[in-house]
Amino acid sequence: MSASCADWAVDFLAAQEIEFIFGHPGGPVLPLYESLRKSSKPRNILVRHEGAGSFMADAYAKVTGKVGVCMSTMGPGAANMTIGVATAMSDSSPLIAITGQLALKNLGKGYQQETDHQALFRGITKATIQVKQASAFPEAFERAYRIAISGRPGPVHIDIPVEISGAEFAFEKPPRRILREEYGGGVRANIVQAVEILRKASSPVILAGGGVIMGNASSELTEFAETLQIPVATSYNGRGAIGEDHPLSIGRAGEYTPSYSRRLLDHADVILALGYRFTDVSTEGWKISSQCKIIQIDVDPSEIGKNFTADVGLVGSVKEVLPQIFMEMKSQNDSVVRRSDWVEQVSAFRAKWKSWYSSVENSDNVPIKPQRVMKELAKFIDDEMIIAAGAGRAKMWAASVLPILKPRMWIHSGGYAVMGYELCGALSAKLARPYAKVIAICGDASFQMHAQELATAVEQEAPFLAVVLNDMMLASIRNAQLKKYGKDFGTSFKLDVNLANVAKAFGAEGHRIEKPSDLSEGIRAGLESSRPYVLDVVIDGAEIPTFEMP
Ligand SMILES: Cc1ncc(C[n+]2csc(CCOP(=O)(O)OP(=O)(O)O)c2C)c(N)n1
Repeated sequence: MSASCADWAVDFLAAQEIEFIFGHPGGPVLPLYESLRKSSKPRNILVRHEGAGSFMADAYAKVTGKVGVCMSTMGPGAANMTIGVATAMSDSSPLIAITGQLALKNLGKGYQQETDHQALFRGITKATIQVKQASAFPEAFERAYRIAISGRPGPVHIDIPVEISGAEFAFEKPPRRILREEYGGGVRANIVQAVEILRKASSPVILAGGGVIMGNASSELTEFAETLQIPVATSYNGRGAIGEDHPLSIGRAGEYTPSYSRRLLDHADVILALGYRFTDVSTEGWKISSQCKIIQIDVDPSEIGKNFTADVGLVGSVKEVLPQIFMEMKSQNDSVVRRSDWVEQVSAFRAKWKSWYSSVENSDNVPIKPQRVMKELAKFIDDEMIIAAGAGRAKMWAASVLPILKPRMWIHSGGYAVMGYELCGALSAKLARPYAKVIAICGDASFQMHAQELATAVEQEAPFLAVVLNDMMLASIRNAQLKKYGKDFGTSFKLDVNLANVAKAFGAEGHRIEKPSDLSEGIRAGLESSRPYVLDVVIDGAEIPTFEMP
């Protein structure tokens, strides 16, 4: 078949059932834009900043499990696009970032905007591929796609010189669907050892990380935990791996978490870590006892024992390896291990903490306490609700007290903890899941990093509710200053920007909320609105997220 390389690329992405390309054009990508114009799929989403487009591609991967695609022009466009690609690298999101490039013969001559894109993307991708001739197009795209989805997923960069994307070529075959090649699973001797440890455990805990979500292993996890009666804590990225309303859920582990989950982890005698990286933020605040044994399953062998020594390591996807452990247990007639004392202790700890916390979230204070905002939001959460979050305190409140009931409903900037993500994540989630309700939880500084994408949401008819916790400062950083230096500097805004008016200027709805009694009606109206809706909530910035029961 004879086609332009750009046409072939667009057909290739459509063959992978990718619905959207998030991009912003410039000269070197115009052949690709011309092909997108002629094709019904994927749909082009014109974003106002390439960084926002790459955030949307990352969020698309997190919501759907498919590959997110973002595209930019050369030089400044490519530089802008890096932030969401780095986020995808940190969170193992499958993503393809396409950049247009100068014609090959002009490289190295110092033309306007010339940048070594491969150098730019090398440290934040699994691979970077420059297509050097038209005949190499199919191989380059198939390879990029396969690398993005295989093993531990992640972002891949493709750089396309302009004369190549526009070239006509007689391709031997039309694009074909590429499927993930699963890992084989754990070694049997290690499975037997893992079962041995689990059988003897009296206070085991499962730690579920992003690997459970990315590997679509939530039902395997839930069945395993229920049958063996093992409580489950998650990392930020693992939220929703088990419903946070499930009796065995002990919420999230690590920083800014309820004290009961940390105390339970202190008491664990066995930890079964599933796609869980034991990072600083997901281990902060709890001490693993020296007697505790760790069984770690991860698709990436380099993660086994990286931060905490694993007694047993199993390399493979959780979806494949966990059922093997289960089968081995069943073959030993040991499928149901009753741990009623431990499970009762878990529910008693949790109930005590919840009753204490409910006493601190009811405040009628003005400015509004963030705890009260979360309490009002939580009333609206069900299993159709997607929550998007970025960085800062707003994220910490949301990550600690808003329940996530299903996988892929917590769309978060994750390990990269990057500001400005939440609006983009919410927009992408709404495009990918039009029937879901979507709320972005924003800090005021974070909101202002990508507020312009509200206009994109209006254009794309993708309504969601953005709740901004507005304290006119970078509260999380200011707090760190006060703790360390006793003084703050450079962390407060002088201008009280009315973010509701900003929203209106971009074509969205906007309302400022100053009294707690107006929250509930504002949230309801925002969730029912057919346009993007911003609640600019004036909050008490002095409130520090703490979930430690006295
Ligand atoms: C892109 C980016 N720049 C800087 C930071 C460092 N940082 C983390 S939280 C934060 C302050 C966020 O302020 P705001 O969004 O108002 O939230 P708050 O902490 O006040 O709730 C900063 C500057 C970051 N995470 N991401």
